[in-house]
Amino acid sequence: MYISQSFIPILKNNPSEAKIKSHQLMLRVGMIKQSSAGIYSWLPLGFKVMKKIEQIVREEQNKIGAQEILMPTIQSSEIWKESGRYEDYGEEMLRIKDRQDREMLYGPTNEELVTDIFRASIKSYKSLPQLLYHIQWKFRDEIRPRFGIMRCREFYMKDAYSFDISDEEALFSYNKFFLSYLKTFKRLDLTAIPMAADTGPIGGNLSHEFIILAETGESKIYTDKRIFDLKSEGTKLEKKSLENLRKKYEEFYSVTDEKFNKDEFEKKVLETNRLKTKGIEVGHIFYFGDKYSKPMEASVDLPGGKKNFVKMGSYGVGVSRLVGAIIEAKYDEKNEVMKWPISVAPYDVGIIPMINKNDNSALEKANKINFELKKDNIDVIIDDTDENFSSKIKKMNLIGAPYQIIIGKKTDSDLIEFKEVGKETQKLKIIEIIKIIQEQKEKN
Ligand code: P5A
Repeated sequence: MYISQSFIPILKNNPSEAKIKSHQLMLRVGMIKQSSAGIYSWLPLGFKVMKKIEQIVREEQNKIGAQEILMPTIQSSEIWKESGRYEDYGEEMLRIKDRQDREMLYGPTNEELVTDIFRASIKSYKSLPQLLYHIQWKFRDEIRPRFGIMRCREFYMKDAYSFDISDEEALFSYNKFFLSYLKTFKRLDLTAIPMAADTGPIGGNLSHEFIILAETGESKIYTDKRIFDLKSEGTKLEKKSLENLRKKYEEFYSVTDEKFNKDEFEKKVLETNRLKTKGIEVGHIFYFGDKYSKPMEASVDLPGGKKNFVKMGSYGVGVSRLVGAIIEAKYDEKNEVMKWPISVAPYDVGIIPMINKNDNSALEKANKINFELKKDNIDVIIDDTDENFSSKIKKMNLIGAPYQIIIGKKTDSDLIEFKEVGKETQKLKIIEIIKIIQEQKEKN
């Protein structure tokens, strides 16, 4: 892709309305455009990153045996009246009337709709467990949408739902998602820590928020630092192994604001290990038993002929919020340098040829390199404009491809000036460059 032909509307300066770095960068580099308060259009660069995040989330859901579906954004109020949440949900729910005067709503979440789908088809315990998920837009009429796509009104969420025969089996499902979330965030090069949390309008009595540390985060957290050293590697998709994984994390005090108790914190965590800071909630999982299945009569036949309401949990990842969360974690605001993790980078490599009015040789060289990299599925953006070198570098640093190639007048045919952003420039052959990038991609 040539910059001159791309739709990457870069601004010269930081937009003044943006208070946090992710919002600044996303507007500055044209990843999103606000359409009304808390509602955004996603432009090519932002959309590319979000789609890559979505795909990683999807792959990790599939790995634990969850099946993808797609539910609509618009729901009928009937099912919400059945569960009893229609009134409870309050002003955050966007309520709409259709031409027949039927009460509809733009889904803020899908517990009711998925329970309705489940109860229509699944009648026997033999079909359990069922893990269903979709990746779909949600709408919450937040009172104060802010920080761009971090707390907005329309946002993209992966939401999964589990249906089980008993509490024991349901906790097995819960723990599968627990593991899946740790793996998902790791592939995004984020350290997300599970923290005991409140359940709010979703309900239930077991819940973990997955939080990444960030000064600009909205969640206050209190944790034992040692939790950051834990690893999920080696955990098997088996009851005992998953149970042990959750236990390992739960051994360390780690809670959000609503669950915080000063005495408990000070008793359980040595002063040197205490960490009070802020973070961004990128995922949230819940176990709520028969909170929805009972009022909505979603039951299955048991072996002896009895019936039981299924035990349910729900599991959310803020896919659109993750774009901002990664920027908060990776953007060097002072030097205006972004380096996307290779797993979600909008481009793998940015090529900067130094182009003179009467000499196209650097651009020709860039085209040749692009041709070679493309063969190995390496995605390249070339700055083919005739701007000066320093403004080209600045622009490329904002776009955030993790690797850069610089082509000067003197670049000879074999050795290319290549650098991983933030590291020293090296002179390498094209096959060496391909190898380095491929190795990084394979790690994910
Ligand atoms: C779990 C899945 C739920 O809605 N029902 C289905 C449960 N949980 S949640 O915590 O309310 O949301 C899940 C994740 O969605 C992101 N999120 C948001 N992102 C941007 N703007 C918002 N206004 C917003 N609200 C929630 C968060 O990442 C959250 O963890």
